[in-house]
Amino acid sequence: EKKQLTLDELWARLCDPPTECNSLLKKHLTQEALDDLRELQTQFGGKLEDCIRSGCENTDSGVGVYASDPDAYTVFAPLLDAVIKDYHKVSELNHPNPDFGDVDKLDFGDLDPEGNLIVSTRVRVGRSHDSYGFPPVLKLEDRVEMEKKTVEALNKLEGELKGTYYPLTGMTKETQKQLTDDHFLFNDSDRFLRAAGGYNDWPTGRGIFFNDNKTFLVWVNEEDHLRFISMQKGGNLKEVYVRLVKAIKALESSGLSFAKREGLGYLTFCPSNLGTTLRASVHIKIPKLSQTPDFKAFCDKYNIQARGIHGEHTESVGGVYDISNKRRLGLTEIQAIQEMRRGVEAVIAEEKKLG
Ligand code: ADP
Ligand code: CIR
Repeated sequence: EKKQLTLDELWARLCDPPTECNSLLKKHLTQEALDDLRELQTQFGGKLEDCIRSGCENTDSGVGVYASDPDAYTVFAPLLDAVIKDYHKVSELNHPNPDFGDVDKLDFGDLDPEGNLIVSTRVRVGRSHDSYGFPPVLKLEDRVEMEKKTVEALNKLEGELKGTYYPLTGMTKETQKQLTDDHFLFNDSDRFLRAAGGYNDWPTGRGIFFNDNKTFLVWVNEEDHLRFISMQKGGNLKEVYVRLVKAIKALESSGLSFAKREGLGYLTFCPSNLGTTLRASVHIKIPKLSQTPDFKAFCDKYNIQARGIHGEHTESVGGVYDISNKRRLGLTEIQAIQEMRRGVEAVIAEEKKLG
């Protein structure tokens, strides 16, 4: 095992970054806050260095902070609250109660009825078991226990959501690669997550659950303890969203208890995912808009984010981008979906205008 940098060594890197550093960590961690927080420890044994390691080792981070465990959001609030407010663009941390809207009366369906631009649609949420910490403080046994509890709950799902769990341990490299290339499975290639301890004991305790047609999937012990995913080809956001809401409701009544905090909503490893934890995305062909100098400003205007098609920190391929809602906290689930829908509609209109 490589020896880990100490808090002061991490801080020194952040103060004198080898690359340009525009992270929220750099912006919000002051010498004063560092000294106030340096001796503190969460009830899971998490420390400040566990929360800032990734952002100090990767000074090109956007956020740069991960919570060591659910309690870190309380103990390290002076740093984390500032990061959360900045990322989600809110002045107060008063996240509303979950509201998925009336799924029988949604005012949207297929965002691309002609089927020209949208390749596929995906909506995911993250959930954390409230009795376990996050990757920096987890032990191999914890991951194995969580996996067992999770799979017991998943095996109770019925109807369209019924599926099979495939642990990564024992899965062939070929199967892993195929599932990853097809956008269903995760891998261990994110250096930000790696630095935060996200791949400790890899691949033990990790796996994927999915139904026969791979429209409902659950990631176990990837970045978060659980990620529920609904996805399908084409642009029918309504079908994808309704399926996810059904799954969330089924899993919340299946015996699992998820970490939640007044004002912050559901708790996740990365502060960028707190609140609704919802990221609704399309893979969309926008060769023209994406080449304009104003593409980033256009996305910012609609609170949407563009990513490459093999996940965060990857590049676009053939003019296809992943477009999703950027904010997850300070608005309800249905509002996050509507924010994404409006953004995608604007993207389509703009691409057509340029064509
Ligand atoms: P997340 O944090 O939401 O899991 P990532 O950016 O890490 O997001 O992407 C995870 C995986 O999901 C990647 O393989 C990515 O290609 C896939 N993905 C994301 N959005 C879509 C979509 N709309 N259609 C198909 N695959 C998608
Ligand atoms: C970073 O800080 O860049 C990584 N730790 C990833 C943060 C998640 N980013 C996001 O925009 N959702």
